[in-house]
Order: sequence, then structure tokens, then C-alpha cells
Amino acid sequence: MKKLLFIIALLAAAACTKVSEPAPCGPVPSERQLQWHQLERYVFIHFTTNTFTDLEWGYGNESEEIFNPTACNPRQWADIISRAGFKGIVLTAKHHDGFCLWDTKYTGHNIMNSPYGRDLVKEVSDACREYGLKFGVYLSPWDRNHPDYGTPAYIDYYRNQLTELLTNYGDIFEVWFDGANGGDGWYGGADERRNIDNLTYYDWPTTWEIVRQKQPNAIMFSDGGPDCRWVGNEAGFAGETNWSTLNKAEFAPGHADTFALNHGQEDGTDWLPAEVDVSIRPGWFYHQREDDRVKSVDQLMDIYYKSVGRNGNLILNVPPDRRGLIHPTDSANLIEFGRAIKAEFAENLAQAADFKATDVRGNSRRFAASKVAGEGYWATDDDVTTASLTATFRKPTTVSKIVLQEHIALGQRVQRFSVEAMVDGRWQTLDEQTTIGYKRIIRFDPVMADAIRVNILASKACIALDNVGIY
Ligand code: FUL
Repeated sequence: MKKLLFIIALLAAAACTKVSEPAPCGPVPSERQLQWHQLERYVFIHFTTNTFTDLEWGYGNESEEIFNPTACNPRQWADIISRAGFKGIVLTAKHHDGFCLWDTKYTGHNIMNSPYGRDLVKEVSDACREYGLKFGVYLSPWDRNHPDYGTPAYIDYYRNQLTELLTNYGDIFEVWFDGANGGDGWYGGADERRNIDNLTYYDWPTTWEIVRQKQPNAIMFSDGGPDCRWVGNEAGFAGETNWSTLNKAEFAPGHADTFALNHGQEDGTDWLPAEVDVSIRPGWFYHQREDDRVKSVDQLMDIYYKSVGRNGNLILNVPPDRRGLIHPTDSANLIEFGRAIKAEFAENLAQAADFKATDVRGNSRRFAASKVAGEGYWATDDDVTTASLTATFRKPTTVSKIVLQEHIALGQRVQRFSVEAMVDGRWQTLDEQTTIGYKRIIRFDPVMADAIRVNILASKACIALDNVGIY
């Protein structure tokens, strides 16, 4: 009896010893990046004189008079966008043509001198707040209107503009620095050719410091970050292999190795996750001739799986028309798209499954397999980089999608994995893929399964999975 009590006491003591968390693996996200990952999808709004001249890249010589939306209503945009489940709006406050959508004191080439005569950045940021959306700005570095473009004086002008945007419109969640920034022989500046060396001209680190000071929580986008990176195409897809790590020092706005941007770099020195920018129409700005070429719900769903489903955030462009309203086709498809995502992920079948893993860190409940279906995360012992996790259903269940999420606060680890289904007593492979990251969605033809098994086949360090969703 004494011996038994002693053993029980020993076991209890072992259970109480806190098994420690895995050590971080490589670069890890900052707090602001962690918050940003969770947004998953938001909307881009391209709106300027181009909407009225039918151009994609304005020349900078457009009269303020032509910006004349007759029924402009950012509350309509925010209403549709929030109902479609998007989390924010990034507005082109100034595109390459140099026309400013806000009441700036640094140039007369702005919306206050147009027939519209109101500060649209203010109206959009107010609408975002009213509808619970985050608000961000795009400020084109390249400026084909400004007389100083190409000289050092323009950089002061650009920073002054940025400061206005970061000071007068509340919280900014993202600032978009375009890689189309006047290098590579593009011509820029009021009706004449002005060549700049876009590697040296902009002195980005100094500009980025302004953002850090004025809006410490804002994410900065560019070809080279500093917080999130371009995905290397405008067609709406991240690579099937997509690391959130990249050698940041090798990249700069306008200097992009598109393959590396699309896939990330497995041993990259910095946490620099991909953002997938794509338009709901062929162009970034509204053109009536494209009214019958709005992406369908099926196309949008495909984009969703190839962006959010491949460890990238999606920024979907929805350009207002000449009235200043989202066109009915775009609006209908956007709302349906939101509904389709909701419907496809309505019921997480993992909630009703029993989880078991081939390894649990320190045999601790803290890192148990079942954690992937709720709070916390499943982790393996330090020396275990291959392991399987099985979810067994109480009765055969139809499955067509699996959502996997790593515990990225400790870095991105998984290099190769497969998913299987137990069908009629046999394991059947559904897919084999490489990276997971913040989120990976695997889709396949529906199967009637008794169980689902996730096999981590290779990992840079011990495994740490936040979530396994089954749909
Ligand atoms: C590109 C720009 O040149 C396009 O006009 C658009 O703004 C897109 C989002 O980025 O580089």
C-alpha cells in the first residue's frame, strides 16, 4: 500500500512539472504581424482620375475637373465589403498620376479642387470605422504630376504627404508601397522623361521610420517588406510551397525576384509573409468595357484557396465606378463569395472527432493532440520531426477539406506533410504537400471517412500545430 501511494505521488509530481514550450525556430512574426495574419482577407480600392479617363496609369496632366463621381458613397462600399466578410479597406490615396484624394496642403492637385470637393480619405476612413473595418492607405511613390519628381525635394514632399495620411485619419492598419515606382525606364513627371534609380532615390528606411513612429501597429507592404511582401504576381496565387521567411536585405521596392516572392525562402532571415493582390476585374480601375469580365464566384473561390489557403493574405481589388459606387455585378459576386466561404467552412467536423498523436511533447496534456481542435496547440518532443495525428469520427463522415495551421508565434517549421482518409477500413492518401505556415487548406473530392490522418513527413524542428479543421 505504501509503495502504491509512493508511485501515485511520483506520477502526480511528474504531471505537475511544467513541460516547456518548444524553442522558436528561425525568424518569428512580430506582434503586429501576428495580428495581420489573422485578418486573412481585405479589399483594395483603386479610385482616381483614371476612373474618368479610362486609363490604368494616368499621365499626371489630368485636370482636377474630371474627378466627378455623381453618387459617391463610401458607406455603400463599407457595407458591401463588411457583409462579404472582409476585414478592411486599403484606399489608393494617390496613384501614379499624383492626384490626391484628400485635403492635402502640399499640392493643389487634389480632390478639394475637383467638383467633388470633399476629403474622400476622411469619408472612407469614417465609413470603415462605422462598419467595423480596418483602414489602410496606398501612396504611390511614383508621381507623374509633381514638378519635383526625380529631385530630393520630392522625397520631402512624399514624406509630408505620408505624414498627413498617418496623422489625420485615425488608425491605419496597412501602408502599401508599390514596386511600380518609376525605376526601370518608366517615364515619370509632368510630361517629360525623368529617370530615377529606384534603389537609392527613395531612401526607404527613413520613410519607414515615419510609419513606425506615427502608426506603430501598421503593417508596411512592398516587394521587400518590411512587414509583408508582394507575392510576385497579380493573378491571385501564392506558391504551393510558401515560406513566410525571406532574406529581406536582398529585396527592395521595385527590385523583386518574383519566384522567391511567390515561394518565400525556406531559410530566410526575416519573417516576411506574402500578400496576394488581385483585382475582381481585369484592370485595377473601373472601366465600363470590363463590366462583363467581373470574376465569378467560382474564380474568386479558386483565388481564396490559392491565397488564404496557401499561407498568404488576400487583398482583393474592387474599383468603384464613375458614380463612385461599387457596380452591381461586383457587389453581387463579392457578397456571394463571402457566403460561399462561410458555407464551405460552416461546420468543423474536428469538433466531433477524437484526436491521437504518435508523439506528445513530454506526454503533457498541455500539448495533447486534442489541442488542435480548441485552445492551445499540439507539439512534439524536441527530437521528433515526423509524427502523425489521427482524428477518428464516431460515425463515417463526408469530408472534402482540411485546414492546417502552425503555431507560427514560434516560427514556420513543416517542410512536407500528407493527409489521408480511412475509407472502408483502409488508409487512402488524399494529398501530399510541402509548407503549412499560418494557414493551409487542402481540398479534395468528397470522401466518406472513418478517420483523417495528418502525417508530418519533414519539419525544420519539432512540430507545433495550432489547428486542424475538417470540413
Ligand atoms: C501596380 C500598379 O502599377 C497598379 O496600377 C496597381 O496599383 C497595382 C496594385 O500595383 O504595381
